[in-house]
Amino acid sequence: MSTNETSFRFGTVALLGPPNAGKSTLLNTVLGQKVAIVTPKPQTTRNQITGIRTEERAQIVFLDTPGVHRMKGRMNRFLNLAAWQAVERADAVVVLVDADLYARKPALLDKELAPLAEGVRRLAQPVLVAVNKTDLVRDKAALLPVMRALGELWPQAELFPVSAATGQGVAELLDAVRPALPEGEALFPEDQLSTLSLRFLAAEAIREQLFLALRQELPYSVAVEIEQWEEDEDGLTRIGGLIWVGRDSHKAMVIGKGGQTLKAVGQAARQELKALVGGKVHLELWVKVRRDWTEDPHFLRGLGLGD
Ligand SMILES: Nc1nc2c(ncn2[C@@H]2O[C@H](COP(=O)(O)OP(=O)(O)OP(=O)(O)O)[C@@H](O)[C@H]2O)c(=O)[nH]1
Ligand SMILES: [Mg+2]
Repeated sequence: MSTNETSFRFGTVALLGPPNAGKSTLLNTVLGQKVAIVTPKPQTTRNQITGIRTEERAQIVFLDTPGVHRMKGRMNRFLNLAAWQAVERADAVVVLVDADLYARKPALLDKELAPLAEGVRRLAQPVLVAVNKTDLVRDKAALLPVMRALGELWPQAELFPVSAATGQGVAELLDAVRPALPEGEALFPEDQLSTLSLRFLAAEAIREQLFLALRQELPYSVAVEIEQWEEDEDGLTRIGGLIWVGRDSHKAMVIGKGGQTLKAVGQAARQELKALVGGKVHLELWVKVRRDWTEDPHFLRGLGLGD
């Protein structure tokens, strides 16, 4: 096949990086729409999230992944595995790192990136490093030691300073991604944004609000399952969600004093769901206990979190 400027490219790009680096934010930015949930807490993303960007001469499937880290436990093992499985399917890999964090705390760079560094060095695919959150770095000179350290860690990779939040530098990153993709026809209709179902995205929207509302470790022991989904003739979508927690005490915390926490989560989630389904939404949420579900292989598999 001849390579010329008019040929169409189709390929998959994995977004890899430590928790909280901004992978899901970048995904939403390149799609121009929110597909992945974003919170200030690490380990927000649990499943492999796909986003499809269709351009005039290319269609790029981005795989957002759970942050790569060293935490223990069955679910965490699966999250790491899911990230590396995404990489296996990818034509190119974008490694995202939080430049602001490492500019402020240089010692963290090696420590946080160690679980990633070796695996990335072994990859056969082209690797691009997105040095993210540059909007937070006031003194741009502080970026230089970060760039230098990253260059030593991944000598084969090109570095791109970006801000996933403002979009700065993202066009340059995409310009470098495109030539790494094989020639081929688009696989998805141009208006398709994701391969994920609306139900899954709805469950994620509810989980996002729980993540934002709950403190400390609680967000990590919460899962959401959509139990009911009905569309009325007059355009109202009735959604029933189950919030799974691992302990009775957690149930009380999710519900909150006088039901306040659950009510606030429900209200905020309903706003997100309205945008998602493009119409009126009636949302009901129930909290249920499934003891230590994060270690229960059967239950995890039911949530799409099992191997
Ligand atoms: N200022 C600024 N904040 C950012 C940028 N990118 C991400 N953030 C913030 O960083 C936090 C984490 O972003 P996410 O996109 O959820 O990060 P992630 O890498 O997907 O995290 P996990 O799913 O937990 O692995 C959120 O509060 C984002 O708003 C950026 O370029 N600039
Ligand atoms: Mg994420």
